[in-house]
Amino acid sequence: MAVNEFSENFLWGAASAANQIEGGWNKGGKGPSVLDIITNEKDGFLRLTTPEIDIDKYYYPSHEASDFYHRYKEDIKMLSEMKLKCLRVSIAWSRIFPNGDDEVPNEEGLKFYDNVFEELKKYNIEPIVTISHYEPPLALAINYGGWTNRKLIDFYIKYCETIFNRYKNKVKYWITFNEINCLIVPFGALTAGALLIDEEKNTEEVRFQALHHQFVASALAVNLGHNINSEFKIGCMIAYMCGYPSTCNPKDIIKAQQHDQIKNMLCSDVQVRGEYPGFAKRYFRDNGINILIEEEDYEIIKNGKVDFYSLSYYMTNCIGVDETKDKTSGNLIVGLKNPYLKASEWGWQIDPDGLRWVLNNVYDRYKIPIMIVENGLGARDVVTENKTVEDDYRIEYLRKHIEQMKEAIDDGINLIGYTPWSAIDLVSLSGGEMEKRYGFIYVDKNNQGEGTLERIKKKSFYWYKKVIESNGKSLENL
Ligand code: BGP
Repeated sequence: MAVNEFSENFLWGAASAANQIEGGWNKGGKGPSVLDIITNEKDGFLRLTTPEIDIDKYYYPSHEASDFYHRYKEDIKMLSEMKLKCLRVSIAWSRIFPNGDDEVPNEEGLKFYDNVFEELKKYNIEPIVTISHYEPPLALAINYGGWTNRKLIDFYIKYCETIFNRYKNKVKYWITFNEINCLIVPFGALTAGALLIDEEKNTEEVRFQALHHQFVASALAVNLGHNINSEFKIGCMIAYMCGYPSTCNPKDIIKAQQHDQIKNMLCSDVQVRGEYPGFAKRYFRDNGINILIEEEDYEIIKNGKVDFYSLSYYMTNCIGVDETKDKTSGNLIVGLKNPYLKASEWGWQIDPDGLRWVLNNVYDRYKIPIMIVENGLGARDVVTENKTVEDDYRIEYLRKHIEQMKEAIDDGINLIGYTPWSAIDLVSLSGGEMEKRYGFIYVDKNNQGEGTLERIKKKSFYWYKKVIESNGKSLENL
C-alpha cells in the first residue's frame, strides 16, 4: 500500500448518542434515564434537578432532542446520501429495561432498534453501537445508588445479553461504555456513573469504585459478546484528555505524564491489557482511595480484553506545576492555556497535530486497531437565505484533523474508522444547548426548544461526501 492512504474498507461515518438525538423520552415504554432530569434554563445554563421531573416548570432538552425517534427513516436516508459507511448510535438502556432491573425487556424498545438497524442495512451503513452512552436508567440511580452498587454489573450484563442476542446478525461493532474515563472527573458522576450525589459526596473514591464495577461489567460483556457471536468486535472508548507539559521544566513533564497515565491510560490499560497498572495502585495509595475489588475481578478483567480501542478527541490543553497560569477547559477537564493554539467559541483549543500525537501514543502502547469515534467542532451555525449553512470553519477543522489521521497512518497506526461528532445537530452534553451545533445536517431548533425540526444539509455535508467518495484523497474545501 502506498503511503498516506486509508485502507479500502476504512469506516467513514458520523456519530450520535440516543439521549442527545432521539427524544421520545417516555415513548414506547421507555423509562427515564439520568439525562432526562437535566434541565436547561432559558439562558442556556445546565442545572441538575432532583429526580422529580416537572415538565410544566422546566425545559428538558433530552425529552424531544432532535426527534430521531420519529424521524430516523428520513435522517438515515439523508445520511446515506452523504455516502456514510457507518453510523455510531447508542442504545438507550431505559428503552430496553425501563427501570434497569426489570424481569423482561421492553419489546417496543427492542423493536425500535430493529427498525433503525434495518433502515441502516438498506443503505449498507454499518452500525457502531455504544451500549451505555451517559444514559443509565434513572431508577438505577434512585433505587440502587448507581454504579457504586455491584448489582449494576448484573443488570448491565442482562441488558447486554438481551441486545447481543437480539441484534447478533445486525450489529458487529460494539462499544461497552462511552468515555469510561470521565468517571475519573467529577463531571461524570451523574451522567456516566448514575450517581445522584451532591458535590461533597462526589469523591474520587466513590467514582473509582463505580468505575471498577464498570471495568468488571465491560470485561464480562466482552466475553459474553464473543460467545454469542465470535465475529463481534467489542471496544473500549476513552475521552482523550491530552495535556502537554506547559514548559520543559522536568516537574511539568512529570506532572503531564501523570495526568496522561491517570486520566487517559488507566482505563484503557485495564480494558486493553487486562490489569490495573502500577501507577494506579500508587495513585490510590497516595490519595487514600480504598475501593473494594473482589478476588474474582482480577481474573474477569484479565479474560475480558477489548478487540479495539476507540476515543473521542476534540482539543488539547497544558499541564504544569504553576497553577496561576491562564486556564482553559472543555466539557470534562480544566487545564492551562496553550499560546500556540486557537480555541472554539466555547474555549476548546483546536489542535489537529495533537491527534497525530495521541494516535501514536495509544498505538505504541496497545498495538490494537483504533477508531476515532468522536471529533468535531461545536459552533453557532446560521441558515442563509438560500437555505444552507456555510460552515467553512467546520470543514477547516475536520480537514486538518483528517490530514493528521493520514500522517498517523503513515506513521504505521492501524486506524480503522472515523465517526465525527455529529451526524445531525443534537443536544450538547455540557450545556444542554441545541445552538452549539456539530452536525453535517442542521436541525431547526433553538436552546429554548423552539423550531420546526426541519433538516437542512450544511456545506460540510457535501464536502464530507466528497471525502468519503474519494476515500480521504479529496480534502479541499468546495
Ligand atoms: C463528548 C460526549 C458526547 C458529546 C461531545 C461534545 O464528551 O461523548 O456525548 O456531547 O463530548 O461535547 P458537548 O456536547 O459538551 O459540546
